[in-house]
Amino acid sequence: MERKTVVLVAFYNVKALGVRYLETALRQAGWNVAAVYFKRFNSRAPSPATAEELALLTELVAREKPVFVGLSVMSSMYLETVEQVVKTLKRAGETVVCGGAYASLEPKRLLTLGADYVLRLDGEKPIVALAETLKSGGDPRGLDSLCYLEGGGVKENPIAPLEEDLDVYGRPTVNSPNAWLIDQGRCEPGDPQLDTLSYEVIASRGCPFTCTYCACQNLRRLCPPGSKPIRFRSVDSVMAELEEAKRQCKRLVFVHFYDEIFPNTPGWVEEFAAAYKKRIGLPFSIWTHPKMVNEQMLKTLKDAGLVEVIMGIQSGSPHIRKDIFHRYETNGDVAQATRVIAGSGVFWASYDFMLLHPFETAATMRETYELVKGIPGRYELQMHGLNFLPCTDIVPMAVEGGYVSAEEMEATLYAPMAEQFSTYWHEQGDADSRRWYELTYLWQFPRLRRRCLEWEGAPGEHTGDIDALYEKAQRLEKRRYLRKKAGVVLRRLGLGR
Ligand code: B12
Ligand code: SF4
Repeated sequence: MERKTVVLVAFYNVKALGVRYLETALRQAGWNVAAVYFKRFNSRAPSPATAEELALLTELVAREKPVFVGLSVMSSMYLETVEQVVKTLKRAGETVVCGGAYASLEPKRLLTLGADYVLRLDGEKPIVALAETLKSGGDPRGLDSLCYLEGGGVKENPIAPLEEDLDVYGRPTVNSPNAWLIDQGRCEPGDPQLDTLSYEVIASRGCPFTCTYCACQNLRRLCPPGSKPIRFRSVDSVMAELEEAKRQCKRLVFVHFYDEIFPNTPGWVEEFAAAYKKRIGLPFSIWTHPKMVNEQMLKTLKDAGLVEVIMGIQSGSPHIRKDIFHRYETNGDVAQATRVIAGSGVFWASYDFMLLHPFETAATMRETYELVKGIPGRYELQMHGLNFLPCTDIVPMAVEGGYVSAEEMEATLYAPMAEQFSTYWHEQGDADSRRWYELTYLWQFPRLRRRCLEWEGAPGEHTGDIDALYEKAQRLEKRRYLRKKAGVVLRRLGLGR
């Protein structure tokens, strides 16, 4: 019998939810799937593919004889590797289809690199339709959601209606029967997610906010008219996935909810908390937003096992937040949200900041320092830079405002991986901004606050001291990380409060 096979490839993400949902959809429609996890996640310094890894992928694909290879291009930050893979597979004569968040935003770039087709937004139904059409030798060009090159331009077909009830798509595959990890010059069989300590899940898709540096609103603008900005799964579907994860991933101790904003619709949280406590019982984390924090909701979730709340604040400067980032919460809203989080008794709070970018000045950095001084309770700051991402609204703002030239911006958006990740992690900015940045970092450690108060009157006169303590504090960060992990384990054992 002729094989009906699709090879799916995820980049730098062995838990790739997009690929796992697509695998379920294809299998339910009677297709074989080989899932390739191409290189592990490395948030600091991911390296491009080696010739050996590309050869391993080509061999694997040749063995599977798929109708096409589907590449999940979630982020532009790995385009360097995606380009290597597209070119290698095309040289080997394979049909290449791309999808994922970034592919949906810029199909032309992937088609120009050599991909045959791009499918935009939700892929579950369109990928099956494309596979069936190609398998039967039909012409796919009329299919919804499809993009392809035609007559020197890009043809973008209308996007298929999105399912409002996400349960219709099924649950992501937790343990793929034909999965491979290609990394470190080797190709290993088996689903690389199985030995994980922490499972990643989403209960919804979409975000109602409009941050200019984030692609969520740009993706939302692509949705067919009438689509809901946020779509949900049922509590029961989420629980069934997590029960499966507990069965399959024997070392599991933690669950990350990676919803852009954890669902807070009336009734959902209560039903979730009751079911989670009874059926799952593992410590978990959520992402939230200053405008969404709600005391009752946090208390309910804490009772079910919530141990960490991660919230984006991004800047203490009202100007940067409102005029540049289009985040409309006030400093008062942020302060209130941090008070509610501290008061909820959730073990750990992490606050994200994007700092020392082209819009930052010493004055705005100082405003961030002042805001951080008001944050109560136990927390950690996740301070990083700003990555300009293709198609996001902040890109033309930065160019038109004269902060970055059009040429510099183009080079930044598509820079090699090493450069993009170093912008994310390394502090830039003038000397004054950097002093305020370092003081902000130091403030998160209660025992260093006295020194901050001594130096904040004239940081420029204490440059050496501030730099030295900043260096030392990086070691405290490591120790704090271990304390945090220990706290989570205690809670897993039912010993922490
Ligand atoms: C959750 C999330 C994460 C999680 C992922 C968890 C996991 N287990 O996969 C974590 C925190 C790990 C993460 C990491 C990163 N993320 Co992220 N992430 C998201 C978020 C909020 C949701 C993604 C998601 O899981 N959606 C649910 C799944 C089911 O949908 P999906 O992935 O889009 O897949 C569907 C379709 O796209 C399509 N599809 C997907 N693949 C394919 C392949 C084919 C062939 C086809 C046909 C269809 C198809 O079908 C799928 C099912 O419907 C998005 C925002 C967004 N709205 O997309 C940002 C987002 C994708 N992330 C982003 C970024 C930048 C990153 C990081 C680079 C951050 C960093 N500095 O390290 C890394 C990169 C990770 C990687 N290796 O690619 C950006 C990407 C923009 C860009 N131009 O790069 C986004 C858009 C957010 C933003 N800031 O704008 N992320
Ligand atoms: S709140 Fe988060 S996910 Fe939503 S638009 Fe802003 S950055 Fe993106």
